[in-house]
Amino acid sequence: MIDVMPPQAPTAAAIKRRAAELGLDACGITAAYPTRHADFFRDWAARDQAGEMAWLTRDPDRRGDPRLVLPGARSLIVGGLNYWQPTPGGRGRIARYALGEDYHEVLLEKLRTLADEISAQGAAAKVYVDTGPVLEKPLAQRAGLGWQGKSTMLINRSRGPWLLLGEIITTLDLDPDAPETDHCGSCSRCLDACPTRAITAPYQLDARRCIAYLTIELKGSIPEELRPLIGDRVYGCDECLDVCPWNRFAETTREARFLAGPETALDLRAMLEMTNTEFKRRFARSPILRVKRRGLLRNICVVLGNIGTMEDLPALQRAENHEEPLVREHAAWAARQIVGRLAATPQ
Ligand code: B12
Repeated sequence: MIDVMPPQAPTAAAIKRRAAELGLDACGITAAYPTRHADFFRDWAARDQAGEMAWLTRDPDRRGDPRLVLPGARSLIVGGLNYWQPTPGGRGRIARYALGEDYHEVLLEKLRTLADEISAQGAAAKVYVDTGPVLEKPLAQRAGLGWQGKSTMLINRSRGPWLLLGEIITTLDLDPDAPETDHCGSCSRCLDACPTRAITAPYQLDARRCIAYLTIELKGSIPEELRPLIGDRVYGCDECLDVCPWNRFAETTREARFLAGPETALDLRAMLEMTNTEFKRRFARSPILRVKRRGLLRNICVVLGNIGTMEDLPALQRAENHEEPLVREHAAWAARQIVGRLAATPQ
């Protein structure tokens, strides 16, 4: 519990101590005033760069101003959880954040405990992780957790870009931290490394080209011209994070639930035969559940189209008769890619 006796409200220092006890790797505080990034956000949405993510652009005013999310809000407590770990070997890559249990649950649990303790002292407190109407990265920067870098990721001096973010909006009046300043300097590694050139300029990402969007958020067919650029990425992409020089301090996560689970040891061919029940059982606690079986099989087909061999053809040919039209279409594309490669290879 926060070690302050009522009626005194918890202080910023007490909250940070408690956050550390709960296993958060970073915690900072900012006052609940609107972010100037709301204008960037509006402009980005107006340029259609959100693609199909209509949920994201629905209420830009709320997203830019925490006081519209919780009337009477005075402060935001922003929490960060380190999730870096070495990439497991094998065919097909999964972005690190999706290797273990769903971070929404893990981080929500910690922040809810803290929020409940704050509420018990008489203040209102609302918790969000990722899915709330909150521009998390600019607010985390204001709370001193890092700076929003050229990749658009929040980069922390000691954790690099590997903090997952969540926040408590509260009516408590707390001493704010100093905002962090930008330390990207002249570096442009993330822009250069992006396989699809989705980072169109420093601090600007066209989500429609980002492999995370194409493999996670896009529900339908992946544009054919982008498929080869996806390479072996089955779910999400860490390329712009992996090349960040601030990675030099990255350490393996302390959160056991984030470590790669057996469900992410991929057998791409066998997975093409997976039933819906098997999919739901296997990924029940994983963020991968979000793409549904048809989305995951679509992605596996794209990866096999990019890295597959003759041995993968029978499984792909069976998938050309899959009950899901989306899978059928991507399987046929993948088989054509492999056959094309085989034909081009001198015997
Ligand atoms: C939508 C979304 C996506 C979309 C769009 C990504 C994006 N950059 O916006 C897609 C599906 C592509 C995506 C991908 C990923 N995501 Co995401 N995503 C979100 C979500 C839900 C909203 C982000 C948002 O508002 N985007 C809108 C655009 C406009 O924001 P933006 O690109 O950051 O744009 C800002 C800058 O362009 C800036 N700006 C514009 N011009 C200029 C000029 C200057 C000089 C400056 C300083 C700034 C600036 O203003 C804009 C507003 O802040 C947040 C959670 C949340 N609620 O905030 C998670 C979140 C950003 N995602 C996260 C993660 C982990 C990822 C991936 C790494 C997952 C993966 N491995 O596959 C990738 C990273 C790709 C990348 N480089 O961004 C984490 C990031 C943690 C961190 N340390 O930053 C978040 C915070 C989730 C969480 N709770 O932890 N994501």
